[in-house]
Amino acid sequence: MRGLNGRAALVAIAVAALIGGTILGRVTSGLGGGGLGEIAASRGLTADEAAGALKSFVAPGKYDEYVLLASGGHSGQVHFVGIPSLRLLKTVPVFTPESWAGYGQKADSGEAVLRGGSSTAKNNEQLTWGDTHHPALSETNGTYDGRWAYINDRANGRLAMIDLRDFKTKQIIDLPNMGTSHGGVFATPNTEYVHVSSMQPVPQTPNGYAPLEQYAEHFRGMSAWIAIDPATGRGDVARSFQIELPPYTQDLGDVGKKASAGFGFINSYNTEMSVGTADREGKPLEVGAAKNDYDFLHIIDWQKAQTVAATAGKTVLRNGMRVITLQTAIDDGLLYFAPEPRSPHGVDVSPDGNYIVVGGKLDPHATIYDIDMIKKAIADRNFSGRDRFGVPILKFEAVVAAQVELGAGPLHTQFDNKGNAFTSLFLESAVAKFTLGPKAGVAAGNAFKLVDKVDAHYNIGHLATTEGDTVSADGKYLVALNKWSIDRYPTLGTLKPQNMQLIDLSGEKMKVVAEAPVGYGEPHYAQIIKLDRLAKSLQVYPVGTDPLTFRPSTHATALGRQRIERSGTTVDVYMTVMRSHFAPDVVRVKKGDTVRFHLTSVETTADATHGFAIPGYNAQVSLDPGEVVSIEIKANTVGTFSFYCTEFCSALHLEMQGWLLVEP
Ligand code: K7E
Ligand code: CUA
Repeated sequence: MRGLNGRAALVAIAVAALIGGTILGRVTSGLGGGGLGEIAASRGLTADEAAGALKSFVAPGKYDEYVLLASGGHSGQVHFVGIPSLRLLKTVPVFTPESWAGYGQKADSGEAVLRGGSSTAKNNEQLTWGDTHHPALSETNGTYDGRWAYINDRANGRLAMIDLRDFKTKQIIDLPNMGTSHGGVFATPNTEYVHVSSMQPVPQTPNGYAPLEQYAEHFRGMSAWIAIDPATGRGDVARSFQIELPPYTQDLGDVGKKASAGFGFINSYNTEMSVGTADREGKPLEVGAAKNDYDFLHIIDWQKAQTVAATAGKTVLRNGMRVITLQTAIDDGLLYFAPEPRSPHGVDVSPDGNYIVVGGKLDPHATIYDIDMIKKAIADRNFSGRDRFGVPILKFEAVVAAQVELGAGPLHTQFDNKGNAFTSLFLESAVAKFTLGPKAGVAAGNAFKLVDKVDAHYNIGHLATTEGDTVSADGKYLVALNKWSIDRYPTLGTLKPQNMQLIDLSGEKMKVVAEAPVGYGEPHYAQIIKLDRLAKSLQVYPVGTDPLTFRPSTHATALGRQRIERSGTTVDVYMTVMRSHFAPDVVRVKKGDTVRFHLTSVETTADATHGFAIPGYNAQVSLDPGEVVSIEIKANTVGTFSFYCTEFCSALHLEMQGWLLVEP
């Protein structure tokens, strides 16, 4: 360590200690640019910062241990991010067209998916954006199985499915009888259903309208249980059902697991049913919605509800969906309320399923419900009363195991494997760590105690722990999803990125070890899956595959079978694509023709992706190895258009072009 100044020596010692004394000599002296301590010092890093860099660094060519799946908020897609490196691995378009992936750019698969979610949509409008909030990875026995991912559209009340074989969006369902949707997506332990609940209630009248004066009478919330096809992962509306809820504002939810399997939970606010300045008092909604000391945690027995939904005469068919009315839900014991401190936000179920943690938002506590106490109170009919619609309200003391004071603005909670819970504190800009109770293995004397806090920069919304939503949370890392980044990054204009921070959970104290900006979209929630669970991901499609179905495409073209067929004014072009040419490369059509290009990538090499773009036609698709894509255009303008490959695929990539000749 000769030649180091005092500070560098200290850092060197700390860094060396971090990676183990036995290799001290090597790491402090053997590197070309100086020892680790010298590097840290020359870059102005403290020992803590250097340790964070080492903990989060993933060497060139090496893989992250986990993948985080984050929503993109109102940018309408999802992000896949490596953990611990925080490197963006991929962005997958879901509700918003995106040209790199060729999603919604006149090609059949993406177009069809986007159209499928729009045709019956709320306003008969072709929707080209969504507001993604809460991703849900599919589960088998309560553990992520790496098959599918689901995400809600907060804005338009829709649900999307991404297949984790090719990481593409395969289905968008417009959920009827609900406007906006927030409480979702949550997958049941074997992905029998995914749950999505409404946010703002809407009138359940035939034409969807009712005056605000008839709010209590006609408006209803919805808890939607979308049945998942176990072979394809797609939502099956025919087997799905909805449960009507009172017209409160239903916020976040979760579904039970293990001890609480078969139950679903949704928070609510505005149980005052304020409609803002249209109220008799004429006050804004945030005033009208904060009058009651308690709102209601909704407890839904979905296991029982699926039996009720399958019973003749127990449901009404409303816009193609079986609906269990509020009265039936009450009569058949499907819906109970538990008081929760006013205007809560998140509700999260612990890995063992015993505890249901509600974040206070306007209350400094986490309120922790115990599923056995809930079951007993239901069995004993231990009610403190009923709401104005007749829903039984369980006695607060009979169902709450504890309240832990955490700090200002508790929102969302995640878990580790040692009986700890981690709650984001939005107002305090921090993560609070506290212990759960004896059922999570915590000694009685240590139960339900705040044990640690760490600052987040700034205003943390959700947080995610590794495998945190499963029965086997592993307690390794936590990612804070922060809303504000103000001074963390160089000023690049007025719209600031979001900020993700990686927190090491391995020690007694939580430690922020790294951070990264999210320059595109606003992640709300995220889930973190072990990389090795994503083993079903494909390198290439078998040549001739329709990516929507994974089956051989009826439009596939084999080498030597390329052709152009005309039928009336429709021209079908059966084209193959490979390095470095399109065949055929000259396509002659007449003005007014409908031209359908059926493109088959005959590539079998991983990463040998091509693109196909036609200037002036708003057409651009990505052709992954083996994929078949059809793209339809109307040849409206006479001219010569040189289509070309958009992906730099080969040394002769620039030569990979052809002619679309539109003759007069
Ligand atoms: Cu808290 Cu939509 Cu989950 Cu945003 S929500 S943060
Ligand atoms: Cu194919 Cu560039």
